[in-house]
Amino acid sequence: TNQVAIITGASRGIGKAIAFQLAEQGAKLALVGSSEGVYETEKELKEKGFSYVKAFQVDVANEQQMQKMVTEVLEEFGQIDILVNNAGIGFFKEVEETTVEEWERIFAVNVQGVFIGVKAVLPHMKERKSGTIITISSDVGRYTIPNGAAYTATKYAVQGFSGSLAQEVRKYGIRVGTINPGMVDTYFANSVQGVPEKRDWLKAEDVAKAVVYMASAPKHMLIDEIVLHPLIQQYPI
Ligand code: NJP
Repeated sequence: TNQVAIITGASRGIGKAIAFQLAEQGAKLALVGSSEGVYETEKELKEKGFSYVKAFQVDVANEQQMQKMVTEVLEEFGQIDILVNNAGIGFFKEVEETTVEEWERIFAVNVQGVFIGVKAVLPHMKERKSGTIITISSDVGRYTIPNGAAYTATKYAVQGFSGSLAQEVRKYGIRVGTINPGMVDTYFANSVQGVPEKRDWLKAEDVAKAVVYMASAPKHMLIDEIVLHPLIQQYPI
């Protein structure tokens, strides 16, 4: 309660579910999304009676925009307790079909976006000697799949970044963990949420619960990683 959380990728899917569940826990929220959809999430939360919510139409890959967002969050809410790096994009195609532009963009959002978000909140969290940084990575940050070399590479990168960061910032009382889901029914990779084929997949709410668990662990406890899969998904593939 009364904690302040920044959630990236809050326009839809997992990030939107995280926003609703953290709001129910009493958190004040800064919502980040690159499209106007982020204002829709803000509107829906306010309609449900959660008034401490502010949306920012910001690209996580843009350092200037992200720094400005963090400054405004501190002005508005006074502190930042939780950063949820959830924004991410995905596409699945063979390496030969992947363009350099697609490669650069997926790394810019999925990897550089995490780095930029972390860098923006670290001075404040270090000063307060407190903070929780949770990154929604993926089960493919743990093992490889065919037709997803670029996406898989970004999630391996995120895994390495978070692991090293966790060791670096422990001494400041800052906790860093990853949540690594299997198939989740969202709009990911240009898909549609709620279609019958994805009935047995994880729901965005399942992943959000893991975020709440990680964020609300007692201060002396670090949950390094949560891996979760739909029962129908063989793991590892
Ligand atoms: O996907 P989707 P998910 N700057 O497409 C935002 C990981 N994951 O919820 O920018 C800021 O429904 C976008 O908003 P907008 C996955 O890798 C998923 O499934 O306004 N925000 C939207 O809110 C990712 O890291 C599965 O269009 C940006 C959100 O990101 C995370 O889960 C499996 C942005 C994407 O919502 C959430 O993805 C797995 C930018 N540049 C890991 N670009 C799965 N679904 O199966 C996008 O292992 N967003």
